Amino acid sequence: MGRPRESREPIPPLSTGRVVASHGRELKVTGSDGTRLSCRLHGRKLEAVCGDEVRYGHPTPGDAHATVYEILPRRRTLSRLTGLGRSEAVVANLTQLVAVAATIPAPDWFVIDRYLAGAAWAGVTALITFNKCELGVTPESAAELAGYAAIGYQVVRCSTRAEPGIGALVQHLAGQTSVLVGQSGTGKSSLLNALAPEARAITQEISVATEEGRHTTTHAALHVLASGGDLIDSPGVRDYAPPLPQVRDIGSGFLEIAAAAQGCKFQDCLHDTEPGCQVRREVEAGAIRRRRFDSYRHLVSVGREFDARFPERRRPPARVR
Ligand SMILES: Nc1nc2c(ncn2[C@@H]2O[C@H](COP(=O)(O)OP(=O)(O)OP(=O)(O)O)[C@@H](O)[C@H]2O)c(=O)[nH]1
Ligand SMILES: [Mg+2]
Ligand SMILES: [Zn+2]
Repeated sequence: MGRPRESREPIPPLSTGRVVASHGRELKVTGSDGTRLSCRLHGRKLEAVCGDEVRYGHPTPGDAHATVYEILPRRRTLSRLTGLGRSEAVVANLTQLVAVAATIPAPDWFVIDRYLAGAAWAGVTALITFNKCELGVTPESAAELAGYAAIGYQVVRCSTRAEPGIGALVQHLAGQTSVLVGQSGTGKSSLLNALAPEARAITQEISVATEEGRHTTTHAALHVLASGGDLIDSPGVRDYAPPLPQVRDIGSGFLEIAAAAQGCKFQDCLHDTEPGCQVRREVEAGAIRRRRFDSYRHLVSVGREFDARFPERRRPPARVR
């Protein structure tokens, strides 16, 4: 990030804009005056993601392409943990994460938990949207959704095809910069199209054979909603892990575990085999869902594995002011 220190070409006058789509080195940028431009990144070191604020200019007057010279400091960023233990930005400058699950494909609640934890560590609010409700909601899904609501998450049931529609979602998006995340085929792009028809995002039936989505969306794209708020559609995932804080802080990504941990005998309790563990007591009593506890324990084991494999690469995510 930052402006190139040395450059052979003179830097033209710069304007500020926002990346609304990023295809590697090629970006779509909306200028502060509303103009939309195709841009290239200057040099090899700059990396931009959807939502980044940038400084751009025209090195060749009259050229249809502009050049991005600088990425402005990111505020809240959704990142993912790479297989090499690094943190990779997915979208920048968001305020809200919308985790989308649906009747089909069968929800992977562990992925939802990891997105919720990632949102907590990134300092963004998180909301769970359950789409395709007109197809019905299985008892298992209803129990999971009730569990999230009991923890304190907003849960919105919706459908792009029939009642209950998307009205409840609209009000949660106003005034926010939100990103739609989740498994492929849950209807993220369909929700975007329902909210901003001019987006004309490509959607595709899920596979009949595997009942999985086809990874239709290939890059994140930001749209301004007439109903208020900015919405980023993102590619569906098979799996997701957020950059992890220190193992002793992983509980902070699970609101109910963090709350119960206040009652643990030891302040640095990992809720493993320590005596006087309030979290395990609440799991046994059914006050904390065992599946959520399993989710927490899984992230602790991933954290330990990464500590062992990449001690030099572990960097706790920056705390949000
Ligand atoms: N029955 C039903 N189908 C829906 C609903 N919303 C979307 N779909 C369908 O679900 C399929 C997948 O929708 P997409 O919007 O492409 O899903 P996506 O989450 O963007 O998928 P990726 O881009 O691969 O991540 C399409 O066939 C949509 O028409 C809904 O509310 N009800
Ligand atoms: Mg899509
Ligand atoms: Zn404990």
